[in-house]
Amino acid sequence: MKFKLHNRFKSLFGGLLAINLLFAAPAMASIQDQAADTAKVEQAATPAVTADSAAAPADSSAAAVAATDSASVSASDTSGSTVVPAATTTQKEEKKIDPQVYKNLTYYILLFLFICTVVAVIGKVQSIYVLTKKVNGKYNPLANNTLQAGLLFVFLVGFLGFVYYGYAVWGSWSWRPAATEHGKDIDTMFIITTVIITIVLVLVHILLLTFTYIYRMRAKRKAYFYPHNDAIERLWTIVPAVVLTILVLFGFFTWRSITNIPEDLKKSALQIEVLGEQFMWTVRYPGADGEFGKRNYKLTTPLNSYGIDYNDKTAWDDVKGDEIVIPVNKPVRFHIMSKDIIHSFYIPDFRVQINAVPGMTNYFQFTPTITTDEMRDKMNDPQYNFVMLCAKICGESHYNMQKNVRVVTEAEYKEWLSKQAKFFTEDLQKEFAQTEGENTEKNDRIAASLN
Ligand SMILES: [Cu+2]
Repeated sequence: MKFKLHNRFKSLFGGLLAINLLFAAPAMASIQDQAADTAKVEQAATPAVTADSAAAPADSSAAAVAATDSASVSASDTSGSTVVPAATTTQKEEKKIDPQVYKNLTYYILLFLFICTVVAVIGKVQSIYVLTKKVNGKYNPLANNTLQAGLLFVFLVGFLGFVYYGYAVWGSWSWRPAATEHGKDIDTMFIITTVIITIVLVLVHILLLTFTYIYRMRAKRKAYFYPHNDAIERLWTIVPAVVLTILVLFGFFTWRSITNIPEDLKKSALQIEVLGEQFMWTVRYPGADGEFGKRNYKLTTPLNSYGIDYNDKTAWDDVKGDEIVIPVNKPVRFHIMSKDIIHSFYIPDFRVQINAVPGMTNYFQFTPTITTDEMRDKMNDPQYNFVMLCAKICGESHYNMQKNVRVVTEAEYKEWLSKQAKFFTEDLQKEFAQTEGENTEKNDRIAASLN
């Protein structure tokens, strides 16, 4: 009995220590922030005072707060916020980071120690429990099995709850009506795949976690040795193989129907070029002649960042789009290129995504079926916009690679296009007029080097 009491005392002490740390940790963190503030204020007021001496009294007050009870926590919190107005305006500018976001090292060390203490206390309580059972002669070695199996069953209920929550609450976030013709095919494929996956996910987890409970080790049951069954092996090999084959073929034929477009339809579509680079997209419309001027990366200059060859007269009317504007219900063919590394041309609402690869052109042809205005009505959001994003993490400003996409009527499209600037700016025209002869020679050399 002496031994038992001793252990209880230890766990009680550990528990008290843990509770104390729980309150002390945030208090000390806020005191540290406060100390930093006062150090700054004093430094600003009297430059002779060093940061160390200013922080020293604050440190001793931190220890004092940690020693006292939780009442001082709220007191120190409020005093922490009252220090800030006392500082000058320059301090306010410096202190833009919320101290709650930018916690110091002491806080994390204390948090770590606290978690360790909690784990240790739980372990101790558990071992005391087992010991008392053993002492009283009531110890059942199989009881732990029942506990573990029960916990797995609880996990199952929690897991299924979260699956349901995920679909019910977050499902709609990934679900918007497709705004293109082919988008409906992709959505059908997506729904079928999701339904199959969800059925398998739920069934497998129910079987896995209820069986661990039903067939847990018990005193009166002996395990049944079941080494092999050909029928089951066949079943769980053939059924998934067939299902996966169907899904893969389904995907293959859908992708083919989207990308295999007859030559005449390719040509009659509205052509738009997008050139990705770190970290922007440039959009080129072919102008009145419907043809893009030739382009060669070797012609890239500060003025001609797209590398357009102005010896090709079809380039002269090429139009630069400040956003992507396309007419509704008209096939559009995007030519997708990259200047530097791999980017990805992605318009989620259109179910369009394809990589922009340096050195080659990828194509995506589709027909938008909903205008931006109609989509805004559907979404019940007057600010809603289609957006084109880079879907390949390509560097620090990757997030910057987006362009607004507007789907409008044919008339609105023509009006917008007429207002866009040409690539062949006046500066470029002057440069071109001066060096026309040279340029032809240069281009001949380039053409020769490429062959
Ligand atoms: Cu990118």
